[in-house]
Amino acid sequence: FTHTIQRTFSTVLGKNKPWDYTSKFSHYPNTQITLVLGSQWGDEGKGKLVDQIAGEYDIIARCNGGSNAGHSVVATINGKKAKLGLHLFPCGALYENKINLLGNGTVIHFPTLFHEIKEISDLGLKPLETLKVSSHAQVVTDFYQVIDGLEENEKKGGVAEFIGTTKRGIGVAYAMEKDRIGLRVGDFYGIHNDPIKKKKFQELVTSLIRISHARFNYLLSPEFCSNEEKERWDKSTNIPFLMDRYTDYSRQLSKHETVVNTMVYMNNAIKKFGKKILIEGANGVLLDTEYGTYPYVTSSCTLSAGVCTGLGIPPRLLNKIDFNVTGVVKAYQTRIGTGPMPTELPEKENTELALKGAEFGVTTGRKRRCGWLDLVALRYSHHLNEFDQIILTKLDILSGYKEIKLGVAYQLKNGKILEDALPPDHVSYDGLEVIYETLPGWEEDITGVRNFEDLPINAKNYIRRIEELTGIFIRWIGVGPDRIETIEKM
Ligand code: 2SA
Ligand code: GDP
Ligand code: MG
Repeated sequence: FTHTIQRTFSTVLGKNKPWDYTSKFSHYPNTQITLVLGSQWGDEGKGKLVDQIAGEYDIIARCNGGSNAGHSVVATINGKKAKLGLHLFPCGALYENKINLLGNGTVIHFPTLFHEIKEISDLGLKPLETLKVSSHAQVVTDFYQVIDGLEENEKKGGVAEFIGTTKRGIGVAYAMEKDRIGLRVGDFYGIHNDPIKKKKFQELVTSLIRISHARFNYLLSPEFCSNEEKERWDKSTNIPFLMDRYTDYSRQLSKHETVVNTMVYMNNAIKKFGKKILIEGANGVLLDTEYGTYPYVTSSCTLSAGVCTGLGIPPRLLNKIDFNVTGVVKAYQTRIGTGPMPTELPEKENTELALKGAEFGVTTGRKRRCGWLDLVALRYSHHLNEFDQIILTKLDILSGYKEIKLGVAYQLKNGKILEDALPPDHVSYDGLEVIYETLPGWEEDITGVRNFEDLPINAKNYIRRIEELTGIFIRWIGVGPDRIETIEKM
């Protein structure tokens, strides 16, 4: 009997072997996975690094987050300088012949995704042909975004903690998923030519809207909700509107068989095809729901662990391939939204650094809060992700400072010293003092430097001191936003 089943498999899979049995000794020597992870509160320059190295990979995949992310890429395409702020489409966007994949751990606002596809197409590329989207990813509807905004309005009134979200419906989508009432991509994919599926999808949508009305009705009062938001709510909870919209998306996505079970896709890429895979983390480690500065966090797992759940790759499998984790560390600290930030600068210096570094949100345009590089947070981040190497970005922005500070430890109000972990609760941030080490700065503009040896001595010392104080190898240094403005340090 077993033999018969194996014969059948063999026919279906078209292989000599009935099944790819993997023993505990097996490994996949040709497969390589590089994970690019933001080590701080996001906006470290992940997009630039992913775009810079994507040429060496076959698949560029995202495992978490949604259109809250804003990943900037700057490169010359077809002789023209292209500058994109990508929110959903992976940063392999500017290459031909790559697969760009959105895993099950992401949450997808399709109007944003299609807008990006149009932007990339305008550069003469064919992004939809390169895209794979997980059937298991949650759909972010417009009304989730309205709810996200209204909840923030309510929190501003003091009922709970105001977080300063991007209002892109991210928290709502993950909450709906955990509550088991959210919509998945696979729920609407196919409805354009399958009436039974369409009917089922309509039932799901109707039920989701009924529950949402019951649950969030109080937010629609004029106290929290403007006329504009109410109009958006009414439009986006209209069932015929939603059905038309998702029927159209289904049709467009079916042209290139975009929606797949990405877990199977990734496992086959790793085990059968020996692919080179680049995973693009979204947001930053300090925004992780569990380990970040809760509740001032995003709603996804932003750690390397998120790769396993967000793409369906077992941890044991990562062990059998060439897997490396590259952390992206900005040469100073930034944060957008509310929540603690121990090394934050006073207002005047804060604004100066923000202007110098063009620190404004790619998604919302908000000013980012700025401060000195926080090595306590970086050591914490390293514990959580075990970086093999890091890229230190935006070092060029620090040119011109007489002195540069590094936050090396925290002293809590009770005298306790923390060197490698954030405080466990927010009360502990009250009265927290940062212990700094001060280093001499440099005057020179370093944007044109391409060799480590050509950097000013004080810039080299700054880099080496970070390595000494954290034990993490700095492989690259960013000296400008363009993919070519990077120094490789051996
Ligand atoms: P959300 O929208 O629910 O994920 O917000 C929760 C917190 O997470 C922060 N967050 C971010 N922080 C930095 N960069 C992000 N992306 C954009 C960018 C931000 C922007 O690239 O510039 O344009 O404002 C991002 N996305 C979420 C957010 O500020 C909240 O603190
Ligand atoms: P991400 O979310 O981590 O991809 O980062 P963002 O794109 O939100 O923010 C990083 C910003 O810094 C973008 O405007 C990048 O173009 C820019 N950038 C990245 N690396 C460097 C660098 O080394 N120097 C300078 N000056 N800008 C950089
Ligand atoms: Mg960003």
